[in-house]
Amino acid sequence: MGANMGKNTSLLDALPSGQGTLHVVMLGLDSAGKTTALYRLKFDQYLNTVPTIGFNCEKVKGMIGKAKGINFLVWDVGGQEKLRPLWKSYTRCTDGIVFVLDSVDVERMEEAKMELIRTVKSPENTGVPILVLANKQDLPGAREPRDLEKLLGLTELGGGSSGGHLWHVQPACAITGDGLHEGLEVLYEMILKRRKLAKMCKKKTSFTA
Ligand SMILES: Nc1nc2c(ncn2[C@@H]2O[C@H](COP(=O)(O)OP(=O)(O)OP(=O)(O)O)[C@@H](O)[C@H]2O)c(=O)[nH]1
Ligand SMILES: [Mg+2]
Repeated sequence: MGANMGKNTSLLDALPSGQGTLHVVMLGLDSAGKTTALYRLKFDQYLNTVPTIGFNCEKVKGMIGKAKGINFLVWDVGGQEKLRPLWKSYTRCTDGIVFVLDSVDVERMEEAKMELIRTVKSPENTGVPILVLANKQDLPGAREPRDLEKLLGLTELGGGSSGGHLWHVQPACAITGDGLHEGLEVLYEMILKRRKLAKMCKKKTSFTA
């Protein structure tokens, strides 16, 4: 690919991103299961992973509900502490954010909360829908979505999926794939909802102007 890239061609142009493809960024602490989830979505099988230094990017097709047939370009960014300052260069202009969480790792829940809130509150991410993938639900001691909403302070963001910042907590297991496509479907619906709201706001301002 590199050899064919012309002077004016960006990396994004060279990727297989067709018209109407939605851009989604997967973030979360190291070892939360982002890469496992990405390859489960892409290949429908479990692939052994190594810690991501940099990023992975795959085109994934929605399989269920309204998201069926929709193309998502999913960016999976390394979650190690030293890599987190890079997250904001991936969230620029993204349609949605998937924050992958290890639902068992209670010790690092506060750290995950801090990173999630930092991401949500970042001015470039204003209004970008957030899907929290409550991963590793197959393990004993995995916290339930209801608990996680409270532990992560999501309830303070304003109204959940009914208003304010759009977010949803989806229980999942990246190893088996349980909950992954369901999560993508909810994210898609939130993206549509955000676009609708933006259109309505535009109409309102043009009326009042
Ligand atoms: N039991 C269980 N293990 C999981 C699940 N998802 C991922 N894992 C395991 O968690 C470990 C880390 O998974 P990765 O997908 O590499 O994590 P990551 O979030 O990409 O980590 P970084 O690349 O370092 O940011 C691996 O050993 C996975 O097999 C899950 O749903 N259940
Ligand atoms: Mg990874």
